[in-house]
Amino acid sequence: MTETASAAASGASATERFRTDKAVTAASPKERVDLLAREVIDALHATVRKHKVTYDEYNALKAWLINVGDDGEWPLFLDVWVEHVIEEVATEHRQGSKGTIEGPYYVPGAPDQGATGTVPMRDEEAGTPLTWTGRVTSTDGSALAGAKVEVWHADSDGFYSRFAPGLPEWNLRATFTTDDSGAFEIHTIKPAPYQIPTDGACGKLIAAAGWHAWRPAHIHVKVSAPGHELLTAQLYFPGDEHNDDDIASAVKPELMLNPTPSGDGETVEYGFVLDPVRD
Ligand code: MBD
Ligand code: FE
Repeated sequence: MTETASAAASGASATERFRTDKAVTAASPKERVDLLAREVIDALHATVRKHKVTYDEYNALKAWLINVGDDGEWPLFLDVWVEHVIEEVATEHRQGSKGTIEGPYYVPGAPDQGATGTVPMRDEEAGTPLTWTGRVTSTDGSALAGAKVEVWHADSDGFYSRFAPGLPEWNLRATFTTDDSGAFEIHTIKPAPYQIPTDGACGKLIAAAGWHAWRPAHIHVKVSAPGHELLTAQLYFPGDEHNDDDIASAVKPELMLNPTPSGDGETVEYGFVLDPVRD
C-alpha cells in the first residue's frame, strides 16, 4: 500500500456512502420532531445543571462537534454510540434470527458468487481460511430459495475495502444466493479484532475519556428474501477478548460463530431465520 489509511479518508467515504444510499425521503410529522428534539435538548440541559458544565467544557464540546463533521465521522460516531439502541427498538417484535447494527461500512452490490463460493480476496490475503455453511428459512421453517446473503468484513489489518485506500474494490465483500433448499456455502478468512479509526474526532473522544477503540473480530451480514424483513447482523467468535466490551455495544450471545478446526482452516454451520413482513 502506498497511500496510508486515515480516519479522514475513511470518514469522508462513509459520509459520502450514507448520502448516496440512505437519503431521507419522508418528512417526519411536526409533532414527532418537536417531541424528540425537545427531549434530547432537555436531557442536555439536565446534564449541564447536574454536573455544572463550564464554559471551557462547552467550548471543547463545540470544537469537537465541528471536528466530527470535518473528519466525516458522523456515521462512525452515530453507529458506534447510538445505533445499537435503534436496532434494538426496530427489531424487538421479531421471532426469527437476532440481528445487530449495520455500522458505517456496508456497500450494496457486492459480486454474486451463487450459492457456493469464495469471497473476493487477494492471493496473499492473511488469515485462517473459514468455511461457513448454513440455510435461510422463514419463521414457519420453510426454505427460502434465492435469498441473498451479503457479507463484508475487514482484512487482518482491520481495513475495509472501499473505505481504506489501496485495496481491491470488492476485497472481502460478496453476495451469495441460496439454492433450492435455502442453503449457502461461504469461503472466506477469519477477520481479526478491529480498532475503529483513532486519528479523527472519535479517537480524540476515546483518548480523552480513557476508553478503548476495540471491537471484537466480526463478519457483517445482510440476509434478504422477498416478503421478509431484511436481517442485518454481525457474527463473532467465542474467546475474543473484546466480546464483553465492544466499543459499539453490538455483541449478542446469539451471534456467535463456533468454528472447529478442519484441514488447513476452520469450518462452521450458522443459518438465518427471517420474519415475514407484517401486514
Ligand atoms: C466497524 O467495522 C463497525 O462494524 C462499526 C459498528 C463501527 C465502526 C467500524
Ligand atoms: Fe465492522
